[in-house]
Amino acid sequence: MEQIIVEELQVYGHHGVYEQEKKDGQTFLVDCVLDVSFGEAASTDALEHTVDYGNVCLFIKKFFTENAFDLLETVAESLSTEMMYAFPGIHKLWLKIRKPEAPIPMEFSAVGVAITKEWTKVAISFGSNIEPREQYLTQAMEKLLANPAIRNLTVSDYIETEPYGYVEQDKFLNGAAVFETLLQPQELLDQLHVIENEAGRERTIRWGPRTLDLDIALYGDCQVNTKDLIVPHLDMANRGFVLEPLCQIAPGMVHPIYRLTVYDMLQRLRSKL
Ligand code: A4P
Ligand code: MG
Repeated sequence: MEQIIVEELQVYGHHGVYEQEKKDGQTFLVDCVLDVSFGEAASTDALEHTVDYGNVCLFIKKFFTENAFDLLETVAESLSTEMMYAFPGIHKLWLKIRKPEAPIPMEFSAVGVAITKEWTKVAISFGSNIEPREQYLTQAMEKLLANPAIRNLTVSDYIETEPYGYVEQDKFLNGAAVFETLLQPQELLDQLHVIENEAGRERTIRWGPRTLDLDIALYGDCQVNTKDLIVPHLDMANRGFVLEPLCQIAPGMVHPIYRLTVYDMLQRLRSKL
């Protein structure tokens, strides 16, 4: 991935905790590194095929003029998110914001914050075994698509599957989706839980009947192991109802622990059965 760099862009703003900062404003220094693909721009030499750094600078200046936050942390979070939405060609952004004139009674060159945002490729698996199954699944996909922090959503066909684990229940309709997201793994899980709850999901029996189940199978090549979230999904390599639909839309996605593609995991599972 290639990079576009902006160094020490000077902008004026009224962000700050203290009254004086809010009233008088001050200069801010903004640095950023944008991961982009030069591909087409480098061969066509055409500005419309790349991210125009002039527009990026104007965008940052406008953001500083039109907003006033207390904390630099909030400025960084909000500006970086807005930049990712405004310039889809940025795959990953590193942003640093400094105050050279912060009200600190000492000698210093600047204080500041830095933040990174990235569109990460994610695979989720989903299922329902309470009617109307297809409607629950389709509505869930529409809700994902409506979230601005999710883009390039591809959804597999839905397949009917026999219940796995707790077998005394109706057949499932399962599918998989891949997309890019700015959400961190826990933020994504929270969003999935909101969508499950909106579908009237009740949690009575583990692995039991459900209107809608949304699981994170893969999150880039990240490994997460917290009380609420384990990624890659612990049991995905043993589940045809996860691997089959996923293989239809993302056969080359790699499991970061097994170092196997989805296609390879599916072949191995089939050879075991
Ligand atoms: N959690 C941890 N890691 C993850 C992750 N990667 N993605 C936590 C999503 N959630 C994750 O899940 C319990 C808790 O797991 C969540 O609160 C979350 O913090 P849940 O959805 O509330 O309960 P569950 O789904 O009953 O339990 P579990 O263990 O997630 O079950 P699975 O793995 O989802 O399996 N048979 C067929 N044919 N098709 C199916 O879709 N699904 C299941 C449920 C069983 N049998 C099935 C199917
Ligand atoms: Mg689940």
